[in-house]
Amino acid sequence: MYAQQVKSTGKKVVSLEEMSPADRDFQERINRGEKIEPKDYMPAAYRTNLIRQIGQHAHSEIVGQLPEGNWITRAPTLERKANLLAKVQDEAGHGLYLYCAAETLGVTRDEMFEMLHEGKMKYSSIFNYPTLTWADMGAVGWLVDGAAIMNQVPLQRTSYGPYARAMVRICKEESFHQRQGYHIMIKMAKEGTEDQKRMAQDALNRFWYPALMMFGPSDNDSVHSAQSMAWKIKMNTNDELRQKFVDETVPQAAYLGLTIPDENLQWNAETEQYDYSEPDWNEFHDVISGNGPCNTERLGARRKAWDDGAWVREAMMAHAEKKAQRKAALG
Ligand code: FAQ
Repeated sequence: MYAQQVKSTGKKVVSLEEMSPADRDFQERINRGEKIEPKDYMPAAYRTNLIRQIGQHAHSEIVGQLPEGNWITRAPTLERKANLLAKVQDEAGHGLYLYCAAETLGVTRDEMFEMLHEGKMKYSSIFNYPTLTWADMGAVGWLVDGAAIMNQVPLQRTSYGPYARAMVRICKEESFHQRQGYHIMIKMAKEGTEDQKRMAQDALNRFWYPALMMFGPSDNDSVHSAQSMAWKIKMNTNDELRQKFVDETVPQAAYLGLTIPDENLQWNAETEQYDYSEPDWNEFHDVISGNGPCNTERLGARRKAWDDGAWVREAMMAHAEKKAQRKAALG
């Protein structure tokens, strides 16, 4: 089973009057902008929802290593190889901070991995698309890290302390990644040969709509947004962030001399935003149900990494036990 099959359990937002006294105190703390820490009281649904979102985010970071890891051996220069290697390592670090943040909520890392491997927890839809050419490394950095930052900068102000603090360093690194990707695009699209320009355009054509999907379904179909925003687990709606991303990315594409693959894209003087075409939501649902181009391959790689790492985990446990025994023997 490789599908990401967890069904949403979003419920309506409960008003302050309907809450138990403990939940009301909790909500008022959030409304005042206080951070919630691991040992503080929290409603069970707040805890579950955070584990879901942080866990999904952590899984996205480590699954997100795969499409780029694939290009380390084929990067065109030593410098590009070193940069890409560092970026892929950074993503592992992001996964670690986020797994640690989720663990403070009472779930173990092993449990989260098990849920990922069994298709009971999701990871971002974007990583189920293949990276076919070197230009895709530019497009992933520019668009995927660009979308990630757009979503994650507000999460530095999220109500759960360990999550908010993890986001600070992650955002700094993601913005470096975004610039690295954009630099690849500059080299290829502005300064490259005709073939390189074509590759850059092709990468943009393939990654544009999947990048828009990263922000989640449209607000009308988002099950968690209302409650997550009331709890400040999310600071903006999916459509707000998607619009911000479009507005910032269109001029960047123009600078590169590339065309965004959307005939309906145009500046709206009234709203002072770009009008744009929605992604194909049927494709989005297919991808998050396990039927995207690379779902089987990505989960297969993660399961293999887990199985191949069994001896390391066993060796570390044996070493820890030996150390504890020695310490006990010394009194
Ligand atoms: N992919 O009710 P909503 C990165 C699911 S950044 C898969 O709107 P929510 C960096 C959603 O889980 C990428 N599933 O959900 C990097 C829910 O299903 P459930 C990760 C998606 O949570 C760059 C259902 O649809 N970033 O990896 C997606 O309020 C380059 C209904 O949706 C984060 O996770 C999707 N795109 O809003 C690494 C940021 N969208 O769980 C390597 C934190 C929605 O009920 C290389 N997360 N679903 O079964 C968030 O901000 C939110 O969770 C959203 C979704 C905005 C992603």
